[in-house]
Amino acid sequence: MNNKHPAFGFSTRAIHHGYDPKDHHGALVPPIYLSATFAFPTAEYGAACFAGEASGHFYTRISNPTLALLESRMAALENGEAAVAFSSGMGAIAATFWTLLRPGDEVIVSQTLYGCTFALLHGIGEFGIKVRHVDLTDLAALQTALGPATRMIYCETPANPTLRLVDIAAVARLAHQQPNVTVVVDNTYCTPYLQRPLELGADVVVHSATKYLSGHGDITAGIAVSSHAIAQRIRLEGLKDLTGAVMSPQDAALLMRGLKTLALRMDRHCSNAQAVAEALQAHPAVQWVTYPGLASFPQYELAARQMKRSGGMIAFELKGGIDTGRRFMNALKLFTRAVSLGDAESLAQHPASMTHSTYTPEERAQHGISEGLVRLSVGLEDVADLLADVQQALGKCARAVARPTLLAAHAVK
Ligand code: 4LM
Repeated sequence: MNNKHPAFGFSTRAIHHGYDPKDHHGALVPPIYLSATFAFPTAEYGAACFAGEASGHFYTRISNPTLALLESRMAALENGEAAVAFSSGMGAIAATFWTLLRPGDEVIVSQTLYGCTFALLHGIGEFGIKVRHVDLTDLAALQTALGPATRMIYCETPANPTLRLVDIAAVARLAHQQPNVTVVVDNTYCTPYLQRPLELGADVVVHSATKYLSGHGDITAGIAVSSHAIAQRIRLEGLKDLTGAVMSPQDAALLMRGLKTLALRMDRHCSNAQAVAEALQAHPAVQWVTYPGLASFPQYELAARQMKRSGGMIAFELKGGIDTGRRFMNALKLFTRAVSLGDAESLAQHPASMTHSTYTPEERAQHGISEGLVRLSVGLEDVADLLADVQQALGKCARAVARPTLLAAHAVK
């Protein structure tokens, strides 16, 4: 935590942490250090930097003042000791896996994960790392799966796209009964405003900062937050040597601009999503809807305990499955048909044919992703306009579902 603002609240830290205009000619907004390399005052100092004996920035793939400010701010928001910035969420995840896992190790992962994380796990499997998918809501199953070779437990909570939750505190308690097991949580859906996994016992938090953290859909970015010791390993192995997935300083500046409004935006995403989820639930064309803020959500009590509010993501299926789902998506006028999430703009996508097409149909069935699931990322627009758009699109689906029944009834007469 920052010594300068030790007692400040979330938004104050998101806006001020680690920066004092006095140190930068009075500039209100931190300058962007657009420099790949940094001058050594002497050859000896340069050698000491490379030997890890002197501090300071010397090459942006390892560190940069703009990235360092963002990293300290993210650590302050997640309540971790240190953070490492990456060029994408996948960069952060890949660097964390490559740093903390070795051939012969086992990683236990939750049932459902973002499609490219699932694909990455297939990839690391080919390097002699055993991947076991376990239903982490079943602590007895986790206990059985934990073995002497287990080095990591990895989950998303809420999971993309099913929104299934993992009880982070319970999983971390079980994991830490064994030495050398690192609990890694992808906190992309919640952000530290809604959920702070490190405070619940996790060891590493990863993010696609492309999403809510930056919030404006204009960068791809990733973050890993942890203890100093783990962050240093991720920086020097996973970032510097194994992936090279470094964030650009301009993207760090855009990300810090997004962080200033994170709390405001998340509250609005949550309120808008709650209203949309309730409208979906009340509509006769809807088969099921999953949203942590609905009393019908199977893990409602855990959501209330673990998350400050219910987030901006909704999963649902229409009667008639994906055919009706596509009709709904094509009828939307204000929601944009696009992958990604956490933007100001509301987005709709179909995981089975888009973000989770890296799974085979059999794998999707096994991992709880139904073929008809439609995912909404509810944005920051006026809620009345969002509801009107959803209602008009649902209206077209209701008619489409009803028509064959009417025709059949007519044929009988
Ligand atoms: C999407 N998601 O779902 P980069 N972790 C989670 C994610 O949802 C994503 C990543 C990591 C989507 C992208 C197209 C929970 C991405 C990967 O895209 O590499 O920043 O993050 O729509």
